[in-house]
Amino acid sequence: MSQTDAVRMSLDEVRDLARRILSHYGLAPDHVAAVAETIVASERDGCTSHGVYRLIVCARTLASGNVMRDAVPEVSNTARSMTRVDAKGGYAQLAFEMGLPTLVENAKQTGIAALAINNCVHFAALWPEVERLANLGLVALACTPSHAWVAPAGGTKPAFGTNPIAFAWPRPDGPPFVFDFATSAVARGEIELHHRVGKPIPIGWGLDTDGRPTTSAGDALAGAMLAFGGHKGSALAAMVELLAGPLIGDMTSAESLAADAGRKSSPLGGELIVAIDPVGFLGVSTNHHIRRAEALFEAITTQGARLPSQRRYENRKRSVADGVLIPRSLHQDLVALL
Ligand code: NDP
Ligand code: PYC
Repeated sequence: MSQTDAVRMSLDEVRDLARRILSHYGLAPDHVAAVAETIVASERDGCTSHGVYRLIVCARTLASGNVMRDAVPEVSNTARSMTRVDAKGGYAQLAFEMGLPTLVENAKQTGIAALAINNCVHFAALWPEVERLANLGLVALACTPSHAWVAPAGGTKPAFGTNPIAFAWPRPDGPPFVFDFATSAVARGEIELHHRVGKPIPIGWGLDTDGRPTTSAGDALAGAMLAFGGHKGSALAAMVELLAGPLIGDMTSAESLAADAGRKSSPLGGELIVAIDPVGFLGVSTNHHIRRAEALFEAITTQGARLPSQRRYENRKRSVADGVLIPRSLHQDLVALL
């Protein structure tokens, strides 16, 4: 992206723009703060499919009435290690903030704990949540269904959401090992970004409405997306549907899409987050075994391969120092929301 095609913004300017847009669409201040932070974090780390572009999706969702703008999430402990937050139809971010202390406390007391967020609107990347937990010394796993946009392996019609899975592992001498990806070949947001600028997509990302492989982002958005890794990604997508849908008493992606009723709002439903305290498994030998895990990361990096999260951490350093570049046309569309 050349400087002339882009607008450079400091992270404070990005935060201010995000907050102004979200407030303009009537979102309550506590939600504005939580939602803006996840958008700023994604833009800062170079995760553009879930950065400031999402403000356009938030504005559409808020305008459609599909999200409760002033929802007050309710936290309850349903079993010894199980916390539930009823997001009351609001965005997941504030619900996560409110459930986090109990999740952490439960994991530290019992070794393993789960947080079910129910009845939420979810538009965001999951890595900010698992990274937070790993920064507190916990191993973490998170997943959520979305809308049914993805065909099962061997099929041509959407059955699954883009269903991300995120994982984080605390490291003794640096930021955690984190991965976070959709179980579709790529997040739908990435295809939408291609569509915005008229860029073709690679074969393998989607099918047109007749079930044929396509390089047209628009056709793939109208047809079906594909799971990553064939039957393997397809099975993982089904797992996410089950774990963060029926298991926690919440919607599948198909139910979320049906509830959306064509409004093109963000998905509705649940999220499951699991936190594990290594001390619960390992006691006094925790440090020894956490150090042993470092050999695995070394085996990856010493042969020139990179760790997932490495690119994000490098972007983060750059963005904190120099700000971020927002494509000019996207910046114009964001300003027009005001
Ligand atoms: P990618 O296919 O870009 O995969 C992202 C993950 O893979 C990151 O952890 C990334 O690390 C890692 N990675 C990428 N390339 C390499 C490499 N060469 N070597 C090692 N690791 C690598 O992302 P997706 O498009 O699948 O998903 C993007 C985001 O969309 C996710 O954050 C996800 O949570 C979000 N999403 C949210 C949904 C929701 O319903 N809320 C639905 C679907 C997606 P790094 O970041 O360092 O590059
Ligand atoms: O990019 O697939 C996606 C997505 C769905 C919900 C939020 N992001």
